[in-house]
Amino acid sequence: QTSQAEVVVFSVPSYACQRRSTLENHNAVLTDALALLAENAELSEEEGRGVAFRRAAAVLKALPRPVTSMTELRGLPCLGDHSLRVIKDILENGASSEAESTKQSERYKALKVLTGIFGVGAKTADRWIREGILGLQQLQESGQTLNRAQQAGLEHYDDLNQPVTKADADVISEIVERAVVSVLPGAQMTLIGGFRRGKQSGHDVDFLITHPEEGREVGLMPKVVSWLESQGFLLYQKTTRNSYLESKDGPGRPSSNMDRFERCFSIFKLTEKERRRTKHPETATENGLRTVSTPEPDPHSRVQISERSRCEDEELEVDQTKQAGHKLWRAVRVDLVVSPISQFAFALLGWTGSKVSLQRRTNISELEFN
Ligand code: DCP
Ligand code: MG
Repeated sequence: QTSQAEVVVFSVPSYACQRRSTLENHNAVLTDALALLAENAELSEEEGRGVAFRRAAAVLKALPRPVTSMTELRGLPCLGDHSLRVIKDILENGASSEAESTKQSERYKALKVLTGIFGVGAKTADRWIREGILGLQQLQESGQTLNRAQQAGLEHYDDLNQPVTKADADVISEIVERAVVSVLPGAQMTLIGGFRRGKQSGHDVDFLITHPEEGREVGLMPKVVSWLESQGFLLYQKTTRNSYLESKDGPGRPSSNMDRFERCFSIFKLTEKERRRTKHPETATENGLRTVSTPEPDPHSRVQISERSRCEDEELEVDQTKQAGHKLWRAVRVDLVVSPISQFAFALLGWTGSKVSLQRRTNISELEFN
């Protein structure tokens, strides 16, 4: 029998920003349930409860191995009564009855489907549900007026609800980099968000753009967007200006809890052609054509023949995709952020996340800091 003193307890710093952000979660069963309850609270506009569940989940994610008993949790920060009840339920019964019943509820299911539309938040979804709209079909038949974002969101619903792979994020990085250097040589671009933390998949791809000389970034966003648009890469875009200096509250008094960097929310059209082009960037030329199609009988001929057959394999792949009726592109959510170099470090930190360690866009943070 283990005495109280021998129970090994975990130790986790109370501030999320003092913890290492890990991709290895040993307590997914617990954190999935807490995340679901957090999501349900957020979708029901109960931000405080949402934050409490998120914080509890973040602490469990930081543990070096699976939790097996409640006593191990003693002394851990951010675990409120409600979260502890949920954890206890799972440890004793294998599942959280609250999380399970939430997952099955008509309201949660409808909120998930409707907020899965890009441009639809908790408020809109709630209004629609109160009007009896619970799904996409009903929404389409209802004759509700949709704004431009929501129309695009509905049109590309399936694609935008598919996770984005790291490989596709890299292809898009390459395209955005081409855009950035074409419109302003010397400008720099960084992949941010979940992919910068090392995630292998994400719900969107985020980029931060700057220029090493303060002020040169002014006017950059519209140029990047025009370039991307002219090349046919954008299915949708909406740019918001940098509202830092013109904010009526003045610097340091944000009127909303969003940051005020210039930002572009977009939907990218990622084609099979672009995917193949960046798969072997060393053989791609400026106009996108490969340079290896005519093998000459010279010392390098073996290399060229093998490259040639690789290209032919790819052509075949595309043909097969076409024949199978698959479309040759997918829609991907891409966020672009421009910051002056003087604010780059803060933008980079804020946009790398995680959400819990920064709590930038939650009402709770306003309550605490104001
Ligand atoms: N962010 C934040 N507060 C939020 C949402 C986001 O501080 N409420 C920051 C941290 C995130 C970054 O912005 O890393 C990008 O936001 P995303 O919603 O794209 O989140 P991730 O990129 O981390 O994850 P994913 O895109 O895979 O869902
Ligand atoms: Mg992201």
